Amino acid sequence: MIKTSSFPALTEAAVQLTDSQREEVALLAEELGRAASGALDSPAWLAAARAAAVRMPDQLLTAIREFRYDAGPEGVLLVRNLPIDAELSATPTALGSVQRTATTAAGAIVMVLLQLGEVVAYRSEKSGALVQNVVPVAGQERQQSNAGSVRLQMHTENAFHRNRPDYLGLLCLRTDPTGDARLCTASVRRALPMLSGEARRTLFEERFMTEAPPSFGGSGSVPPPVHAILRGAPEDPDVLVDFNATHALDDGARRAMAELNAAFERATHALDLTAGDLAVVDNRLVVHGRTSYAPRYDGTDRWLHRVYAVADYRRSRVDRQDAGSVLD
Ligand SMILES: O=C(O)CCC(=O)C(=O)O
Ligand SMILES: [Fe+2]
Repeated sequence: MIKTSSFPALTEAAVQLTDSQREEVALLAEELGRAASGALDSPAWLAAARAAAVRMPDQLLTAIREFRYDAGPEGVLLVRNLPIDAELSATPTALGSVQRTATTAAGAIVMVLLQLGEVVAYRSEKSGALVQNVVPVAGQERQQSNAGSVRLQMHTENAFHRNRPDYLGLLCLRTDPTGDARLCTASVRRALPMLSGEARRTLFEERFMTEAPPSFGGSGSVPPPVHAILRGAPEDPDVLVDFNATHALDDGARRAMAELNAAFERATHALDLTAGDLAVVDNRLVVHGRTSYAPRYDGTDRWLHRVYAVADYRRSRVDRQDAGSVLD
């Protein structure tokens, strides 16, 4: 078991909003709370959110624009001091909980993700809500899901899905009171130079298979039977792997995956998210996970909002019925 303290913190690519910039974002988000009766999954609310997103402070828009052009060596954009609702309710405790009404925090995370692409959700996951809660759930401790509290293995988000998100945003509403829960990220740009030539060659070959969670079904989410873990430019590839759900199809492939896992371990940053911190992860370059921790289930636990975005909305149209935001 790796100790959290052995992962260096991520200091690059951080945008610290000033208090007046935070207020500007809060005003936009509050305005959004009144749009379309605050029904944030509705097309009318999303249209209002797109219009509001372009009015965010210039410094933030510029940082997002640069990240969209190139996510950098770490592939993570950290935005600090975003607005969170003053009167935060108790941390939800139910499985699959989501945010359907437009609070300040929900408006803020959606606006940021809308500057990277279009926001999407998956029908079989968290009832297809665009803003989802990442909270620990009693009885789920050992699950390899965000409701669990054992260490969450490094993964590409929704790796099995042909239209997996290009970006995911995790906004902290309530800081973990135990201080142990950390979002872990590791970029393939950092891991690649640590790999042997043989591992690299193997990872570029279609010798792996990734299972969909049982809850997902239907033609839109049937994974290709086999896939490569590294794809694209040999010197700067995309990565597609879930160390809990991806299986190597032969011994050589298994060795290569183990080598990759070790390289990611060495490349891992642990992010100690506090209320108002948003981590945006480029899901093509970065795998993420979470350290283990001990939740209390008393309303004071760590609470994040999660939102997904795709860079090419058109490409996902085949999986979006009625042209909505929810993918099958
Ligand atoms: O809890 C975290 O920090 C990350 C959980 C996660 O992997 C996710 O919600 O996609
Ligand atoms: Fe995840």
